[in-house]
Amino acid sequence: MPATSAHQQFAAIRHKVENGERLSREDGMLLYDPAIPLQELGELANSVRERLHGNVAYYNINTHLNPTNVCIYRCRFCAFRSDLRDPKGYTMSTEQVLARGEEAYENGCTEMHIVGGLHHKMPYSWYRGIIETLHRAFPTIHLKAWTPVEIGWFQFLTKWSVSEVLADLREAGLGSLPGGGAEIFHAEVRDQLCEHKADAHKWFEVHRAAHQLGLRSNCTMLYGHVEQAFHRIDHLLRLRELQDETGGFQTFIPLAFHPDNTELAEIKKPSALADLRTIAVARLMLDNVPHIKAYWIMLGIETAQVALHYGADDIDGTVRHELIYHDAGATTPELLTSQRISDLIEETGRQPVERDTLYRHIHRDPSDPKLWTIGSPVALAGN
Ligand code: V47
Repeated sequence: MPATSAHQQFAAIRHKVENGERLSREDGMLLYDPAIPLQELGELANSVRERLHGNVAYYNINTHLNPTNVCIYRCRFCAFRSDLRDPKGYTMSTEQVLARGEEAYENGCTEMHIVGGLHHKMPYSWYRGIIETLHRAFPTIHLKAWTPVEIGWFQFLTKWSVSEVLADLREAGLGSLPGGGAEIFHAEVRDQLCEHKADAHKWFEVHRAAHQLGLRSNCTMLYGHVEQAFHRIDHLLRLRELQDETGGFQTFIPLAFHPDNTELAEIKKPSALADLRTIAVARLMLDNVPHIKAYWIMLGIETAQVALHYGADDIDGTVRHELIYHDAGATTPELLTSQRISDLIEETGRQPVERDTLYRHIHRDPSDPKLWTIGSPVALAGN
């Protein structure tokens, strides 16, 4: 496509965005055209981000819990999984899970992000018990747990429907679903990455059922491996379609592929420019998803900071005990303090706001930061 034509088309896209019109598949493809300068794309995405969230940038105080890395699947992009008898393999006891909850509570966490492997020796009651045990002991901590891959496995174990599994987990204390397991929905790519894992149909079935039960969820896209722009746009459009139907997604998190220790180790990690372009494209295409998260663990701190001006309004949290990215070569710190994360946001000129998992403002007691209350959603400047 000649550069002039791409520029004319971009002017038409800018016009649509300024008028609040929805972008098409073709528009999305154009946004990935290198002829469109990243700076201009970023400015347009930033205008949408500021229209939605003013100058606010969100973060939370959270911790990760991966109760086991033993997994029946061998996804080619995964460096975290292990076989049962591998020295790297582990499975946590109830005491270890509780100790993690205690640590989270003592550090003022409002959320535990819980995902792991599909352990062929563990019954459904073990997975459910993790939620129930944590919820009983620490009822104020929101448990954002299990992807459609796990929910599909629980269905296999229990022979229940998706809604029955979700309702049972909610009764145990499940608060919401994280966005993982989405990878790339298009079968051309998914079959190359994780042929046997829950497919796109299952992923959407689970999130639709969760939304219908009143549970909120997040969504992700793993990019920078064997996929092309066409597959990324197709992925975003499928998410937008479910969001039109249910409105249950809170945040979209683009996840850059980290190749170390995976079967795809020969692929180079996406550049910061590719990361920023994907953040911006996501903000423009997902016009019905409220938040775009720049996950600092995956992007690196500096790129996540820049992303707050390229369409992102959330930087994720303090993140204790992250393993999935660190096993795959992430060199980001294992944890940031809340003061540091707030300073990093302020440095970008944005106003840091601590949120809970459902994007409600958190007020901390200055005399004891581990005591907090939930406020109403943040009022934006000019509203
Ligand atoms: O589904 C696995 C990805 C996801 C690699 O909901 C990899 O708030 C890159 O979903 N390189 C799990 N990515 C992480 C996830 C997530 C993270 C932060 C916040 C939220 C949220 C969700 O990580 C997996 C997969 O797509 N992943 N291995 C890798 N080598």
